[in-house]
Amino acid sequence: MKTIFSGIQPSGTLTLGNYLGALVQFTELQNEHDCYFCIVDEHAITVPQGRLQLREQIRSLAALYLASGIDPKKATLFIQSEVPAHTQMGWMLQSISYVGELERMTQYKDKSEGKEGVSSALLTYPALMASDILLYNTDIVPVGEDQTQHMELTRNLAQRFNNRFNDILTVPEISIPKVGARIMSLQNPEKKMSKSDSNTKGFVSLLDEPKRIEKKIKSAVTDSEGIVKFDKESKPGISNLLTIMASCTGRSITELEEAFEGEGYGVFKQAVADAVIEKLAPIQEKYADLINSEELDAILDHGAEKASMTANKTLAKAKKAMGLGRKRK
Ligand code: ATP
Ligand code: LTN
Repeated sequence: MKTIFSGIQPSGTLTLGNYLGALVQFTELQNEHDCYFCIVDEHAITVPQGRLQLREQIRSLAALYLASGIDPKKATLFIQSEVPAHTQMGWMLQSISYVGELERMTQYKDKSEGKEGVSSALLTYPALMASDILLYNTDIVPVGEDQTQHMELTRNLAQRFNNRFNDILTVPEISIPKVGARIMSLQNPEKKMSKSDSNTKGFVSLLDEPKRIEKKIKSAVTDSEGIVKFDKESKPGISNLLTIMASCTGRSITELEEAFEGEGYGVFKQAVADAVIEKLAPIQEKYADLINSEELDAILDHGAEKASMTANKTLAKAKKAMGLGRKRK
């Protein structure tokens, strides 16, 4: 049995990209491994968030994790800010991170580009992400493709810590899904689908109503060739829709290409919309039951308690290795 850790930011309602790139893997892994899934609210505040909206999004994300199939009997679900060890360890890892390597992160470059008043936390974010992962002696981190660079840095920080102080941190591996690792924006298939995109037509939210899903998929940007064929370079829009449909139905891309041979984009888009709506319907139903329930609070309380126990043990070892605080018998 391996230890699995992953986190999602409560920076908006989850998109189909988050679901297919991350959550689907989570629900499969929980059956065989010791899993920790986190609502990384301290990551979300690296860019400005409204107080009330953030609160709502944290709760909503917790409910969506469960509605998507995370089972609290199998996995530990918790909120990052309710386990103080994360920021403590994050600070310690910042002390061994170099400004140069942090500045090279593409997520930092993308999110800070052209902005004024960029927070220093946006720059040091990867040290906090490394802390999230390393506190649990994580073996595997299931994420979408966009997190590859952060994972490489996490591995470097773990190795650097082990070499400099004491060999106590597990160096984690990344796990990326074969299909669905990078779902693209419906409006700009060169850009990844992102829940904080200001153009809401670019993403399907897990809580969008069927009519809205249909409308968004029907207005997805494609090409003028009229052939349903996977070709990422010259047909990024159609390739993205094929990926979405394959991930939602479990059918292969080749099978779908054959099924839609000779059909126009209208027919194909309708089929993609139907597949997405069908996939999301049970999630939306469970979400409605959970969102205002006391059960949700009980799960999160229990999760924070359990996560703290593991995290505090690693934190204590790391502090000792670095020489922080007093020596205890
Ligand atoms: P934000 O827009 O606030 O940066 P995001 O939508 O990119 O957020 P995160 O919370 O940063 O989402 O990511 C949660 C998980 O979803 C990560 O594992 C990430 O790799 C994955 N993920 C995010 N976007 C996509 C996507 N378009 N396709 C596949 N996986 C994705
Ligand atoms: N950086 C990630 C979110 C994240 C995460 C983590 C993912 C924070 N901590 C730990 C996996 C493991 C993102 O922006 N998607």
